[in-house]
Amino acid sequence: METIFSEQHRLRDAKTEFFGGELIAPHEKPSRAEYVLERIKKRQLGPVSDPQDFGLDPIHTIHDAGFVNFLQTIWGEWTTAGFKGEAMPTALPVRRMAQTCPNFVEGKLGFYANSVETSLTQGTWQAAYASAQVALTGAARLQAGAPGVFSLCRPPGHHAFADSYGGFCFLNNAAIAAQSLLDQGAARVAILDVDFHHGNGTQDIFYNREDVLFVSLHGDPLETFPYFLGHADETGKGAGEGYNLNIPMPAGTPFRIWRDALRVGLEKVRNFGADALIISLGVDTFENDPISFFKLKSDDFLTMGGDIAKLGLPTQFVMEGGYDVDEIGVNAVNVLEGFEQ
Ligand code: SP5
Ligand code: ZN
Repeated sequence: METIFSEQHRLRDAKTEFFGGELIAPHEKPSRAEYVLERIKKRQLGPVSDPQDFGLDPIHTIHDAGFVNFLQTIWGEWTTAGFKGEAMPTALPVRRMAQTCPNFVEGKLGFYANSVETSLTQGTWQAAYASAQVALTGAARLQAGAPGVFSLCRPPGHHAFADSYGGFCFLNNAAIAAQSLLDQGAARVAILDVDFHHGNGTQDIFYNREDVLFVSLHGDPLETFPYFLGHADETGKGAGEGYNLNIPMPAGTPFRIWRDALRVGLEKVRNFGADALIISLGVDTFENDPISFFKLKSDDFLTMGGDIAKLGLPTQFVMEGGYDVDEIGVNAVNVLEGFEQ
């Protein structure tokens, strides 16, 4: 399987993440992508290619123009204001407050944030832009007839909404790829999100739509991030009713149970009649993941890839989370090898 990868991911190298009331070294760090790449080479998975540059237009098919402009300009405004640390909001527009974007940088951060652990830094926009191009290039490979492709995206994307960032995500790579497949002639695209965390951004982007099915298997949001979306009763709205499926699961869920949920999700995808499948591939379901609570083992990721392959759909894997850096390469590449076996 071909991998699409950009060295520009390194430009996202935050010093801080807000965690447990402290500013810690981020879980989402450059070595994540390097370990996956190293494993791809060791296993000789296939060629590794640079992305093409499709520009901003395909990003604007998903994201709000004001939000994209915010991501591009925020670091300059933050440093001009004289702040010393990385950019984070201090006030958020929650229930009954005005939903108006303020003029001052600190207010803009609150307006466009959906969670506050994720700092904005110099280089974040450039890395997020490159990550979106990695996703778009993968989609182009499917369009050209590839049965499978791996977009080794970093930073990840599934917590990015049309107009907000958070959860280590800035641009929704999987959503941007899905829309580009539709714009190139696909009638229906399914997104199956196997990251430990609910893909809140992806769900919201397509919630009213019948041309994109979103299925997510994740930790119960009553117990874990992103907390405010991902419940089983969220099934879509309007024309999108019935095109969103959430399968939340409790702490300690082992692969045996998780695989039953996968079977349900894959059946939903099969009945939908998708022309293409995008997998939001997080491997933070791993038993040793530092911020998650499922119990998948490394071999289970091979089985997962094999189960996905049985659908027989052109499939684009888009990298999302996974924070046990020592094993992220083995686990992610196991899914891809399982798919190809
Ligand atoms: C792409 C992705 O996987 N994003 C995840 C973002 C999670 N951010 C919030 C983490 C809060 C972790 N709390 C962990 C408690 C551990 N006992
Ligand atoms: Zn995750």
